[in-house]
Amino acid sequence: MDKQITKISKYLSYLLRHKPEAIGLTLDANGWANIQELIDKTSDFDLTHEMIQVVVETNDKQRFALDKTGGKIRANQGHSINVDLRLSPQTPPDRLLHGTAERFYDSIKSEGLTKQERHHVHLSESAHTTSAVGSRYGKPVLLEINAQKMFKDGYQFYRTANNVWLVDKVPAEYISKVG
Ligand code: HQG
Repeated sequence: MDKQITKISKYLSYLLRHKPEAIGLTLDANGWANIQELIDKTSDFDLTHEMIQVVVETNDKQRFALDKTGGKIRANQGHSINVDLRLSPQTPPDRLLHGTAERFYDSIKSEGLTKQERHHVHLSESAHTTSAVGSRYGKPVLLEINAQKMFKDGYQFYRTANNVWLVDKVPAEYISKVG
């Protein structure tokens, strides 16, 4: 059952963050997909409303949200396609964390954190999440971001429904290595 849930979560992440056109799905400007359309256009396996409900509710990082009617779903963050999540700027905590791989460190130290394929640089309040994120790309390194100073200097911070902090970039001067 868990394997099936993970498989669906990855499938939904791919479609809702990166490639809805892979099955001819349309997202609205705010990233929402119609669940019935998603089910109808999924041909590789049998997807049901119940499975989607379980994935949304049990997802370890709360990656997805349903709209008020329950008829639409979207990814809470991580998009590479252009969607407007309508998040409003917020005051960040004094310190935020970013997990990356050791091999990216020199480049980050010289040019800062940049958003790569996604829409934002992703930051977190949790050291646990951050180390897991870093280890996806190799030996993990934990970076501390002086969010308070960035905010004072005029950078805008957004927080997603699942508590990921998003910024446009983090210049090197605000970054220090933990440990
Ligand atoms: C690195 C997960 C070299 C950056 C997480 C990262 C997150 C640089 C990689 C979400 C660099 C981009 C996003 C520079 C940044 N030089 N490397 N100047 N600037 N990088 O996957 O933050 O599980 O796009 O450190 O929880 O790793 O998918 O971003 O290593 O919220 O739901 O370039 O993915 O969520 O990688 O992860 P990514 P990320 P999910």
